[in-house]
Amino acid sequence: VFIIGELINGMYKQVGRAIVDKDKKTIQRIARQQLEQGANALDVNVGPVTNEPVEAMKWLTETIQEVADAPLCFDSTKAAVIEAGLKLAKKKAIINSTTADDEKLNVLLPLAKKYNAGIIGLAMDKTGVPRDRYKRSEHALKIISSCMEQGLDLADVYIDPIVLPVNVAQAQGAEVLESIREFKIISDPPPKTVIGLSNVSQGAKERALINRTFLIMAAAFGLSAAILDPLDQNLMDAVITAELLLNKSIYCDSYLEAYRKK
Ligand code: THG
Repeated sequence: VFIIGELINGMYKQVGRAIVDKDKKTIQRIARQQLEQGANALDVNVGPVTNEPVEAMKWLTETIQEVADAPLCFDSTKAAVIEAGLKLAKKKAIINSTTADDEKLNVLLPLAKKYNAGIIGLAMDKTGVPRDRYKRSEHALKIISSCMEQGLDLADVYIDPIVLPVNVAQAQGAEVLESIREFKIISDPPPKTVIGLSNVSQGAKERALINRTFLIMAAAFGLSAAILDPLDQNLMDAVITAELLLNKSIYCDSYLEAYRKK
């Protein structure tokens, strides 16, 4: 599972304050820690703290890239904010995200092409998040066919079934898991799949246990990538173990030490 660190998000108090105060040290520490603990890429979301999100995205991208050369995943509902990051990105980036709406696809797919970036497609549209796997697959099909028409490589396309909190949408967990499997048979080659893991436990107790259990189930359904908190070492160890049990890595007695990032 390709790990995208979720912690550089203005919704976190500490990060929100760092964006407002232009406190580079805090952002750079959180970037470094996530990569040290095994993140393969970093999600970058300016959050709700600023009236100038384009400026904030530029500052965050430059600040992170001073200390980290990982791929960045630019997370915003505004194309201009995403493009501000794409312009500065040193590594192949990921656009987070488009929906299945034409207004979004028509703007964001050309950006993916122009900057040779990956793109996350949310299996939803402006009418909202679907309640079942069938509607999720309809949205996924629409996004995947648009990507093919625009000449994007499907290896760069990540479809997100959209994880909802278990405390308010309990029936959606199983729908999301089945969607992960179904997205892979929509096209040949298949798209990748991604989830925002921490959504599942928002507002719940036992957050870490719920996150960890859901991620391991999703891995068994074939999940390609997850946006999560890589500083949760139990979570990261569980992913390493799941990949071992799915025969995606080679067993040895010291596999944990061998596969943990140093
Ligand atoms: N899919 C895609 N992108 C996404 C999401 C997704 N990006 C945002 C989000 N979902 C993934 N990132 C987070 C980051 C934090 C939390 C959840 C998902 C989170 N934060 C604490 C909370 O809300 O309780 C904040 C705690 C604090 O303020 O310190 O849970 O689904 N493509």
